[in-house]
Amino acid sequence: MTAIIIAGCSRSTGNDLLWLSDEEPDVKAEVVVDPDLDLINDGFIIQGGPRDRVIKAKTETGILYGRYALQRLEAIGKADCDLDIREEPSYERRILNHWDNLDNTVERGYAGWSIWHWGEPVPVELIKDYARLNASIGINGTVLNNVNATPEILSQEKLTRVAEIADILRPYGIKVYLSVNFSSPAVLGGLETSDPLITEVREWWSAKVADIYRLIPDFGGFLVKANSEGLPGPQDYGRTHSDGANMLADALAPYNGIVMWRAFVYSPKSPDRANQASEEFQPLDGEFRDNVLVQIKNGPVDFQPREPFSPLFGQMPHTQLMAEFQITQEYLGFSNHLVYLHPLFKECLDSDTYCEGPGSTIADITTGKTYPSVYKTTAIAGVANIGRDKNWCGHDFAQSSWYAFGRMAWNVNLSSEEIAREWLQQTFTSEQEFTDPVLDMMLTSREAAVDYMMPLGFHHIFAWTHHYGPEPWCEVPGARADWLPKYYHKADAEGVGFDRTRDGSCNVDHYHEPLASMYNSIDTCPEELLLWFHHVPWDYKMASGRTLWDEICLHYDRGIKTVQGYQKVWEEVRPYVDEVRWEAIRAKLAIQESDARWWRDACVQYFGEFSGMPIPDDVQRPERPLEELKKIKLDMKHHN
Ligand code: BDP
Repeated sequence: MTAIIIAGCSRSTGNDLLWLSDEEPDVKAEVVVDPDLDLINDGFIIQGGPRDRVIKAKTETGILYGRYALQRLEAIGKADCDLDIREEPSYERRILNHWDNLDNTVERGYAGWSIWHWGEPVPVELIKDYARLNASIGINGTVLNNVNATPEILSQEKLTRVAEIADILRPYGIKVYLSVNFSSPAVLGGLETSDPLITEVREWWSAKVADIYRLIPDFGGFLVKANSEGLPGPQDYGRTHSDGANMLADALAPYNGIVMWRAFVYSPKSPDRANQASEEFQPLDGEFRDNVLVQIKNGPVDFQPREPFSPLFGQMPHTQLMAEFQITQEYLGFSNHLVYLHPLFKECLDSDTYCEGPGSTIADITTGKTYPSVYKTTAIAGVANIGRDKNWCGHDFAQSSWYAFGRMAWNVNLSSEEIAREWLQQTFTSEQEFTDPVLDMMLTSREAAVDYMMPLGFHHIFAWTHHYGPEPWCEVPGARADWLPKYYHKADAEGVGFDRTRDGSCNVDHYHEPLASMYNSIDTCPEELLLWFHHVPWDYKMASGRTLWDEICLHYDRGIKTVQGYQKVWEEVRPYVDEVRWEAIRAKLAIQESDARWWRDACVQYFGEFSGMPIPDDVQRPERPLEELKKIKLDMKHHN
């Protein structure tokens, strides 16, 4: 079996980096497969010293994970001693969600076209590389296509291709899942309806599922985005999300397949978009079959640089829940900005929902610890940042978030620092003169992005089509209000921010105490979420003693300075990095720094028109006039 580490991952074809060969695994260990071991299926044990090392597992896949783990230890210099390691994964299903379309574009993809090469010959070697990279970090599932799914994915022709991909992934322990369109029975099957309670519709799905399992006996199941952003769903027929999910679950149950039903929905009825998923889903708690998981984005709105956790995690004690994170940087500078995302992921998983009193974190709920009798399976999903670019992710450092997602899915307790350090060591070098400063860069990068984009609880003030740069002024006649920046920032002469308190949208009461009261009071609300929960006067005194307005300016300024610091670090570590990657990353950091100034120029000047207050003396002045910035138009819909 191959021993490959994800780090240094360039393509095996024409690569200039460190792929280890298939034929010569350099991990030396005796291997014992023992089905009677007292271990969770994918788990493994590594024992002994460098000369008498043993890897034990219940399954071949467990052995595979053990080998990768050992190789990782070797690569980071921690294998030259006696080992006694026992590892079991935190989640049973560790899944990437590709938002790949059948025309090979990738929704919110910034690393080139789809690696599945739909409609072209199957790129066997490429998919094998992909499989090894994922297996090396414990990922064991992949949804091949966009949640905005077309019925065509279930056509015979596409299923045949899906089966070919599944055959390549299987030896690496990776199962294939598909996103499905709820109208498939009508659109693809020619039925009059896709109503989930009509017998013909149920039979259509059962027959389709039987076809799939004939081709792919270990098929994982379906991911569904329904009644969201214009997609069809059970509500079109007066049915509920659970009616829809359960119909698919019944079709999949005979084969042990699952349904991941997304909670990313929002009805126009509720005045606060942050309330909408809870309002639709909480009443359905306990109504879902036991092979359904409700897949919830980390925040209640949409993958913003910082959101509080989605309160839905604490509201459905009788339903299996899973978290969805976005690895692709739709709202964090695409593949142009160096933003290591593990701190964002971990902030969510470590959040205490208090649903069963103190200590009911999202990690505990979704790994099944809080409600063990409810969870027959556990899962976690990350929206992939992978494309055909030679370095897979567009930015060399964007690989670290893919890596971190896998490592976190395997072990929720690993720290951001541990993961970043091992990634750096495997990807570049273990020289401390390199790893220390670059580690610091990675660990501060998410907060830097929050600072220069949306500090203090600002959210969704992006340009509305591509989500790249700032457009807090944006107005689009006829567009839904809750897609537009002004809906979120609500700046006026008095202040700025969305009032989600008990005097506003009451979103705070979607959280359990003590969070509800803590968020509700401006005095106790954490400053990093202040403008998320409160409409705050411009001259409000912050903990620092400065006004809100001054703090806003300072955060933008600090974000820029942090990125300028990264540029200096990168100059200094030049001797430790090959020229090609060094230059590519240098060029990206230059874009990031210039984008950070763009954000500052836009936001400080635009919000300054409302605050009417001067920019503090210790903050750099904006460079480009607002009128010029308002004219910037980017066409980045598909960044391929
Ligand atoms: C939004 C994206 C959109 C996705 C949607 C989703 O802008 O492209 O389709 O999320 O998650 O953030 O369904």
